[in-house]
Amino acid sequence: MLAGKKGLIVGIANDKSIAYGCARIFNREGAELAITYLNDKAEKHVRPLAEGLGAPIISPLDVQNEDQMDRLFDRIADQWGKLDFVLHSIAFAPGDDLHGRVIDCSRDGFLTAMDISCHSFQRLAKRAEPLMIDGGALLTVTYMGSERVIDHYGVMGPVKAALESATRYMAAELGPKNIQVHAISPGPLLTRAASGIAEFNTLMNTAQSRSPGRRLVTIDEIGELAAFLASDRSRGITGDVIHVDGGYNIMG
Ligand code: 0WD
Repeated sequence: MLAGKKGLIVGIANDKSIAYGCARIFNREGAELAITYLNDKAEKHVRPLAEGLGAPIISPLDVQNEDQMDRLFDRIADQWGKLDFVLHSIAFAPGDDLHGRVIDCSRDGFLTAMDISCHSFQRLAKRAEPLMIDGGALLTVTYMGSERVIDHYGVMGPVKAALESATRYMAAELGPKNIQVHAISPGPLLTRAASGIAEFNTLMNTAQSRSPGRRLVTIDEIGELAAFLASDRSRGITGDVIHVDGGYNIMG
């Protein structure tokens, strides 16, 4: 489904990461991947996974570091001369702000959470746009806490709502260039990012017991959706939030 395509994956922290499940399926479907890691500490977990997928580009990227982002895209331009898809699968909010009430979230904490979890998608898109010479797909990962109040999701709710809205505007802006923009909304999974949410086990147990299939989704199932969205088969879809949560979002 992705033979001959080249994709950038931002957000692998370890083998539990949603981005790793996606990268595995992208690779299975024939894509060539550029994979980033956050910092030196993350590199020792991410590099072996990226090498296992035969990624020809493995680079550091803290999305708050503009020079690093420029260097990454220069390398992609030099080595590939084009880019077909991007997966943005990162989120962050400072612990104190995440664990408190939305009303109490500090200005700095809010700005940091928005910068890393939302505006970085726009920054990646801006750099990817000129390389998407055959059209392309920009994918981000959101959560249902944007649509309704989920206990302990706190400030990430408004941040994900902004990310979903940005997805719609970006889709409208890039549609004429045949670039589709998608927000994937998975059900809960135990990852490093999720472990920052208080009482996450309760959230997972509820999702498991109330979803139609009485089970949680896997990172591979998220990858299957992501691969479809990155492929030419989904060219008729753009700007949507697509749930991959075993149907949990339909339950009252
Ligand atoms: O239940 C879940 N796990 C769900 C996650 C349900 C629905 C959505 N999501 C979303 C998250 O909000 C996030 O947007 O999926 C995305 C990926 O999260 P993940 O796979 O659950 O978590 P993880 O494996 O921790 O990957 C996120 C990574 C970070 O890991 P750590 O643990 O170091 O925070 O995002 C990366 C980092 O590798 N990250 C950054 N990458 C570049 N620059 C930055 C940054 N500044 N900050 C965090």
